[in-house]
Amino acid sequence: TTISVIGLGYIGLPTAAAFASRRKRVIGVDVNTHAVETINRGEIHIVEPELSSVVKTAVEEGFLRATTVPVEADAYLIAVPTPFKGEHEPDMAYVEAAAKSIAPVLKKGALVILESTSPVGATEQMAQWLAEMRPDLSFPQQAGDQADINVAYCPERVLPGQVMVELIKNDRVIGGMTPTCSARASELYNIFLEGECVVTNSRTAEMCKLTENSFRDVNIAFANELSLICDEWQINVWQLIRLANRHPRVNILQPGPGVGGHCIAVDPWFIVAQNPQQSRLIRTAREVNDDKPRWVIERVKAAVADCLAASDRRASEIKIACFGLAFKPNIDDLRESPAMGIAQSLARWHGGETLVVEPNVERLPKALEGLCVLASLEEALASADVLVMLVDHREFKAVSGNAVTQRYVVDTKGVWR
Ligand code: SAJ
Repeated sequence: TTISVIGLGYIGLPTAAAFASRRKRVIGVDVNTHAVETINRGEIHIVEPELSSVVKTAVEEGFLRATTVPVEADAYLIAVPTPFKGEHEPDMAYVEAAAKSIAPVLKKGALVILESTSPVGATEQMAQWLAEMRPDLSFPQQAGDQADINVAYCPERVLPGQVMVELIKNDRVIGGMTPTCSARASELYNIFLEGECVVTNSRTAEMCKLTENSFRDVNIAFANELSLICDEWQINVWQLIRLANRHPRVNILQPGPGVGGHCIAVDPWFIVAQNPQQSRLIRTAREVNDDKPRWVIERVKAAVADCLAASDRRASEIKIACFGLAFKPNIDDLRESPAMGIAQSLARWHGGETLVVEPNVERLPKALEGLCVLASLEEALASADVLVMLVDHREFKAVSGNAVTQRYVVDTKGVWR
């Protein structure tokens, strides 16, 4: 069996490596020549624990190879990005390009799986693109279970930072266009899967992926809204949530500086784009979470104003320190991070120095160069006037609240206040 993975990013590469580690021949395909060359050297171009050793072994043992040109294979997994186009509309251009690139090399009996997060109906659309280019083959939309080519939607649900574990252990939703498509896709994933394959149709599987991330977004929005309400009443929202969660049927998530990452802040919009009339709650949740950074910035500005009013110093003499830049705790991923945006806005606004503490990076990202100063935790705690807690990294949680003597603290994660 030859398995071809199209798109060697955060999902495609770990998946390719998982098959190769089970001694299956895997050909990874990516348009990025840098990624292809790096992988063929046995190295990786993304950050993910445990991935580099699996890729190294797979390449050395000859089970994993990368190329820029699609090849003939028994199974194709498409794991390319589905970003936004225009105002929060899903852009299927990469999926379309991937489908059209494999169409010429498709052989009778092949299985094509879409893994990219996609709007409902995307798998049927992909099968249509393939069918238009290959009139000599039959597809599930016309031939049902007798089709020459099987097509399924099988979303990933791995947590960045724990991909190599979750990829194998999590249950997997398998949405075949026909029962045979589902059976073949299940058989494929069972090569490395320890979790269960749960079978449904392709539309349900597409909606399931969007639902999982929207569920989390809506629940985080609830926590974020509570944090605004509690602030008005000087109620500690963290204590409030702990207390409410003692109810056997209540389980509230944690407020924060906003929602970051590449999935939770994106996927709900796919539902909204397709069903704007019916998705009022999902849309509002997105708006609540997207507005949280603005609110945090307002709180910091108010704290700086209070600090100024209480002293005879000038604004340029006040030091702000931001704790954390990553999009969530204990990782170095700064992309789509609300903390980054907050630090940048504050530094641009503030007349004095803005320190940044981020134990997971060695240098400031480009966007903050010349605006902020990267400082150690000790230095920032000792010298800053206004503290802004943005990410609950373990290093920050290890500092006792008593050691934080500043009066002006905006704590979006309830670590010190
Ligand atoms: N966050 C909060 N409060 C919380 C939990 C999270 O503010 O109580 C914030 C985080 O700080 C972060 C954002 O939400 O900014 C997203 O973090 P996350 O850990 O919830 O999720 P991701 O984006 O790392 O991964 C999610 C996961 N989805 C779910 O848990 C439903 C993962 O399983 C998916 O595979 C991934 O999206 C994806 O690729 O879709």
